[in-house]
Amino acid sequence: MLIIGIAGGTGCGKTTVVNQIINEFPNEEVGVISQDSYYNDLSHLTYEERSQINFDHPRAIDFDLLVSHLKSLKEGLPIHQPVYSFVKHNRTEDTILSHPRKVMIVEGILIMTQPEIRELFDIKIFVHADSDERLIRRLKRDINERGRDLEEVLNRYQHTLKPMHDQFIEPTKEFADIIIPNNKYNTVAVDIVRTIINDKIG
Ligand code: UZR
Ligand code: MG
Repeated sequence: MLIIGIAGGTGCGKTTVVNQIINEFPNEEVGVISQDSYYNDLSHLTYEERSQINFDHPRAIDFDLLVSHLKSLKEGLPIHQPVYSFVKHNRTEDTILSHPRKVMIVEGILIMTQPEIRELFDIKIFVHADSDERLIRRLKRDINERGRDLEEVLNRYQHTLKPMHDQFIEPTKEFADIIIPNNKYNTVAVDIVRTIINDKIG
């Protein structure tokens, strides 16, 4: 199994890049695991308490579970992936059964912060977009898709997203094998990654 890690700050276009990469591959061959599925189980907290959590700090993620899932997949075993709800800020009761594939893409802002996870990646990709681009995209997404308002998003950006980005996410760029410039959607870079995958599943 080939494991490709794709990191990069919020709004850098990770999800879009991943979707373009996997687009024409059959999903029995190429699968995606999102860091979002591995936020800690916060069922012991109230909604109020959960909404105060810093979701951009590495300790918000259940990396132990992610590591054990990646190892299982590598051994050819299926996993029961948790399902996260952004509305409830919590893991749901559901899980998704996911089978090992020839290629697995793991995407998320913080996935490259953990040495144990980096070691499991055959190829490490960092998607770069300037912080103003990322803020614009984040604003649009949170307002249009996640029911937040302007003030709330800007506050969170200034007080949490930006400092966490500078402290934890940007430094992982140095671990990348490939850095994709993505201020504008980068079709050439996507084609290159698709070629690598095609080679593997050929
Ligand atoms: P991407 N996130 C939420 O908005 N709500 C949650 O319940 C859990 C996470 C956000 C998280 C992070 N920060 O910035 C973003 N907050 O998801 C990462 N708040 O996702 O890489 O797609 O931007
Ligand atoms: Mg995303």
